[in-house]
Amino acid sequence: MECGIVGFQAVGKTTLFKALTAHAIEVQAGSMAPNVGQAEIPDPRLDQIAGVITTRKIIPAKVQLVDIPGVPSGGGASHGSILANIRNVDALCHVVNCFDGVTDARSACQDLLTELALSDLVLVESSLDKATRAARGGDKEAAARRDVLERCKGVLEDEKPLRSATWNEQEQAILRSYGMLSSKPQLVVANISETDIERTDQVATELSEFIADQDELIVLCAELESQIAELPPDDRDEMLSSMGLQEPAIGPLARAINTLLGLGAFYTAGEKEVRSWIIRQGSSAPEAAGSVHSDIERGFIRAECYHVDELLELGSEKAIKSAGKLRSEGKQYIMQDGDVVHFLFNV
Ligand SMILES: Nc1nc2c(ncn2[C@@H]2O[C@H](COP(=O)(O)OP(=O)(O)OP(=O)(O)O)[C@@H](O)[C@H]2O)c(=O)[nH]1
Ligand SMILES: [Mg+2]
Repeated sequence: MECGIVGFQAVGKTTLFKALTAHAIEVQAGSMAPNVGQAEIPDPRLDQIAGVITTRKIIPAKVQLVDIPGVPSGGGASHGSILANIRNVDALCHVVNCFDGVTDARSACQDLLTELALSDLVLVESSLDKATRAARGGDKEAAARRDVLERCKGVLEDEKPLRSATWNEQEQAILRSYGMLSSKPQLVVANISETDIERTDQVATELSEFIADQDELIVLCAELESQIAELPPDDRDEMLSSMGLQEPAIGPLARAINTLLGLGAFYTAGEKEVRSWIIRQGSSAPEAAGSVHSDIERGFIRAECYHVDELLELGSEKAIKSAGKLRSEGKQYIMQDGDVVHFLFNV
């Protein structure tokens, strides 16, 4: 699962990508190829667990990002290839330029959404004929595609994004197979100028009425985030506290991207390391085990778990055991957000 950083040209996407990936990836200025990298997902629960369970290392999970070249407004030769890049990602982090003024940002935000929806409409129209013909020949799968495409057409002609409609799992899989742009979950990042940092809340209010209800809005200054990410940890803490901040804005952004992708976290904790792991929400215990190691999934016996809040409340794993709060979960167990797990396995 990966999230695309998308938007019009020169809105600060690569600047934000550099901040999120802590400058670990070399990016080519003006390249037409996407930059691919991972962002750490800072998680306050990791420190909380390590406060109770003595450990040598804390390892946060990471989320996969693709920094896609800007969509040229008004078309152009590269337009198609850039949209094709966007079709391949699972969710969109839509960056809007607010450092040149908030009024323009509102319409720019709408313009990009319109552009994505129009491109979907073109795709729907070209695919509908093919699916209809195949369905007439008795192809059941094509009939399902035709039905989804017909519904898509209706939604898009009403000038709505595809994600505003409700789709069952099978329909969602069809939308994904076409890479429908407006069906992808998205959040909006308003990239403000350094001088507007103190106006962050105000900008959020000004923009919020233009953002669809279901979309999250994060206001930050990408340039500043990028500079903060380059500082050594001590200087970073000093800079943040001088600004009255607990953590850089990319922290909540990375967590929001993870949620947007439909992912959640569970934890393993021991002397060696306290670590968070990313899984699809609704994953079973063996699937979660598989994200740690395929052997643990293969030889899965059971998962001993408790919730991180119980650890904080009771103060130790021993106390959790004596209080009867250590659960023994089998293969059918669906992982819950905040589970701390010991997997028992045999290979
Ligand atoms: N003042 C200010 N300038 C910014 C900010 N973020 C980006 N810029 C400037 O905007 C320009 C483009 O930044 P990039 O991060 O390369 O933008 P991009 O969206 O990746 O651009 P393309 O990939 O070419 O579409 C650079 O000159 C940045 O310095 C910001 O938060 N404040
Ligand atoms: Mg760029």
